[in-house]
Amino acid sequence: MSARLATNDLEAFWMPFTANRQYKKAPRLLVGAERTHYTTDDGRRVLDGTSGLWCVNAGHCRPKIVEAIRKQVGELDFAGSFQMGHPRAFECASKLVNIAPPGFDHVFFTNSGSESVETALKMALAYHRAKGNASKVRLIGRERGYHGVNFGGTSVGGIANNRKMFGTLLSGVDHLRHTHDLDRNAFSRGEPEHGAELADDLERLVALHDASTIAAVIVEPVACSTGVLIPPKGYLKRLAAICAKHDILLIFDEVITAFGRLGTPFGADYFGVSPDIITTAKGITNGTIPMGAVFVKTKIHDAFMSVPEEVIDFFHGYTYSGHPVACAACIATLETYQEEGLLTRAAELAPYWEDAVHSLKGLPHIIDIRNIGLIGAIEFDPIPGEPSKRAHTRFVEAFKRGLLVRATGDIIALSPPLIIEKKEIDQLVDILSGVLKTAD
Ligand code: PXG
Repeated sequence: MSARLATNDLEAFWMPFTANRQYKKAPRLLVGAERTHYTTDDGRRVLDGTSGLWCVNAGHCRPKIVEAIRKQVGELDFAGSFQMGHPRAFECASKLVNIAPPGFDHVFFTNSGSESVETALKMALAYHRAKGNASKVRLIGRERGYHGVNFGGTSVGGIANNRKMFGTLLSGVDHLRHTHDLDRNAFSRGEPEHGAELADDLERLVALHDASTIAAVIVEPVACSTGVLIPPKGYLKRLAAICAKHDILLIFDEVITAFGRLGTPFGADYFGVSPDIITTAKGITNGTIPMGAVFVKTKIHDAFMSVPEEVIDFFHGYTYSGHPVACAACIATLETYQEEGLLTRAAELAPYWEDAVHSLKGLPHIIDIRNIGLIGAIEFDPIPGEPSKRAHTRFVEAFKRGLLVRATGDIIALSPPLIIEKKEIDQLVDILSGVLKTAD
């Protein structure tokens, strides 16, 4: 029999996307949070430069959201949505549709970004089949894309470490080239100038596979997990035009960019591009309760409605799709965003934020600084033979000094809560510059 673990032993929890043995030797523990700050187990306040994991857009422990969750769980803790319903889910869907870009008038509920992606990919396949185009079965992602960790999302994703251990993944998937080009675009402010022509890579894949075999293209408007790759000016519009020309559905994976991160409600609004399907999660409940939603245009939804009325129109869904507590959290979150103007606040802060993050230029080992909305990224030249180390050591040091940032590869990503004040932005940059000056 194995030895029993103490109840607070760190061993039992196999942590996700974590260097478990390294972490458990020197754990970083958070025990509380309020607005823009976390509290650590040793009683320190840490400025949250990451909105949790890009999800706590309105800041932590917001009373209205906390109260709505408390109330809902005591009133109707669970009710399913398969051939049954409860009012909160319908209210929630209607409120989401009201802030969505024009034409998106239906939502399908999930519990995470990964599930939203799987749902969107299956919708795209089933849509073409319902329209009589059953040969449209290929899915196109993009190098360096991140679409969660389930098999569809891993297959269309383009980060080698996330793919290489997991076999052959889905068949019939191909990838566009990524858009990261520091030779031409280093230290861009906002959208980089060069690279719209990279969208033509889709024409290459159409020439290779034929449009009659391609169902959908999925991209993040801003590819955040991989280290914040901002689309070159005109790139997304060009991609959308090529999709439309070939009857290929365009899916925007807005798990991060939806709910105000760029200064508009959705990334689609920011870039003036109208995709066919939008995947969301994270900020939908301000990170409080797991939830995702897939937004679809009328033409997608209606294509499913040609079956006889008594037949299920989409053989897909999760036990917790439209969970009452998640719906209550979402409604209160949307109210908080609206009352405080948070879906557009990043646009007001963006010029100040841009100057603040670019003020770090010139500190050791920085090869690029980029920004869009309330997102920033700093890229370092890698230590030869030790990829990722440079950003990781800076992340650990920043945490010691009272700032939480996110390290991915040799990049530090920043995405503070949308309620951040200018003086807190100054504080964030101050702490970071102290770290960047001293780390090797
Ligand atoms: N799509 C996109 C665009 C994402 O950013 C997912 C799907 C998956 O969502 P779930 O809820 O299944 O994790 C994501 C998630 C980081 C980081 O540090 C980013 C994510 C998750 C965790 C960390 O960049 N994005």
